[in-house]
Amino acid sequence: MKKKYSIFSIARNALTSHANWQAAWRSSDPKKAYDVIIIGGGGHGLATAYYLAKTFGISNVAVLEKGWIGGGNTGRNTTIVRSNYLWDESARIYEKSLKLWESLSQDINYNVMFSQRGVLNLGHTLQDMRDIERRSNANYLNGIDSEVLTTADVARLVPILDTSPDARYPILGASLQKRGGVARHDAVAWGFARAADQLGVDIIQNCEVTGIQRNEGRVSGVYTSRGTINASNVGIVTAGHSSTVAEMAGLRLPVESHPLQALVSEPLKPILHTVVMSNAVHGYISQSDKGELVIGAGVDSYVGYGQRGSFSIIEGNLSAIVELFPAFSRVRMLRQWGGIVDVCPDACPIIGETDVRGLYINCGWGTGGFKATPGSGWVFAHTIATGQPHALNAPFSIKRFNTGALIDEHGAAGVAH
Ligand code: FAD
Ligand code: PYC
Repeated sequence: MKKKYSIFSIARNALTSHANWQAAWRSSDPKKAYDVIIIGGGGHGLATAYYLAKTFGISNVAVLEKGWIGGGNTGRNTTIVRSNYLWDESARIYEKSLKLWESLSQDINYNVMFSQRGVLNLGHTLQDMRDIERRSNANYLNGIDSEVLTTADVARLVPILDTSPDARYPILGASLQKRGGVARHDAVAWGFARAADQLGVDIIQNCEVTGIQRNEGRVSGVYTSRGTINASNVGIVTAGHSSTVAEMAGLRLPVESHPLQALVSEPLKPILHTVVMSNAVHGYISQSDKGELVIGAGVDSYVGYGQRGSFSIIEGNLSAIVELFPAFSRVRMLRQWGGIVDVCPDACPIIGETDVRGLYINCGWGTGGFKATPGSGWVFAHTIATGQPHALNAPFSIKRFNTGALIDEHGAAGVAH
């Protein structure tokens, strides 16, 4: 029977430092061996473990996380979910993910607060509008909802945007994906962790992988800060540190790691009901259910692992946001942070097998992998369980960097990188 929490039990728990709080998942110690080890306890790693157990009945699985669940990009992102990518390959995988989002709370029995409030991509020049129309037509051909809006439509939808013709960034129109929106990022990590744990997956926090054990060209386990753990299948899902972990198995990835920043304001009454993005000004904004404005920019252009970022990005970002939304000029910012995003030259992920048998990798989602969390876990579980990529992730093999079959999604990435 489910435990009920009264206001008194919540107060009692608060006063006892949550000593009797029921844990959402077990705190597991590592076993000597597993069928599958997933390195990285972000949303993608946890979703992979969940679908391995749920869809393929493979539950002798450990998720190894060097810090805490969701402490990486999963808990640092600005939570925008959409599937309006240009090329068929990306459109299919992001749309699969969006479909999974639509029933995710029911599926994992955890409210991830997925809110389909619409995502607007603004156009400021004739060329922007041509790109928007092209992408919108491509989305339509892939069965993905997308509308092209005029300036007047945008003004009706978001009246606080400066849509006047003499604005510094005149708005000539926009694309709107109504099924896009936002979700609660921490809940996604917690929900997948709890659901995977209930199916028997071990979630092991504070367990850093320090090496990858190989035997005659095949993976045989991992070295960790908590000892050696054996497994004949290992998945690397360590956004921000994909290259360093892949290097442990002698693999070199076509990936650059950049800081990506975000910031939130003091809470305001509800005023912005749609996500608004502008590639041209490198700024995007939404309002959280708490009332905070959630704001982000493009990547810091240098490579590095410091989760901070430089002030000049914030300055440029906020001046653009204030040009678009003059009403926000006196809003105070509360917090700023950075995450490290792994970026491939074609702004698309790498999902599939590696040259080391039994070793799989899922990385390179750059600035846009939150929206892919369920879809990425779903295809990666299929790939590990069957030893073969699913049709949805086959185009995202690392081999494309040898064959030249790149899928350039810089335009749809939404955030410059
Ligand atoms: P993570 O959550 O980073 O998980 C990887 C985990 O691996 C980490 O927890 C890390 O601690 C762990 N790890 C690393 N090395 C090791 C090791 N050696 N041993 C064990 N564990 C290890 N995407 C969108 O779609 N929409 C957005 O609005 C959006 N906004 C963003 C805003 C910001 C500021 C940032 C930084 C990113 C944003 N993204 C967005 C991108 C998105 O956050 C990521 O693509 C996605 O969260 C990656 O998920 P993940 O589970 O792969 O990675
Ligand atoms: O991919 O939509 C996106 C995104 C928005 C902000 C960061 N990434």
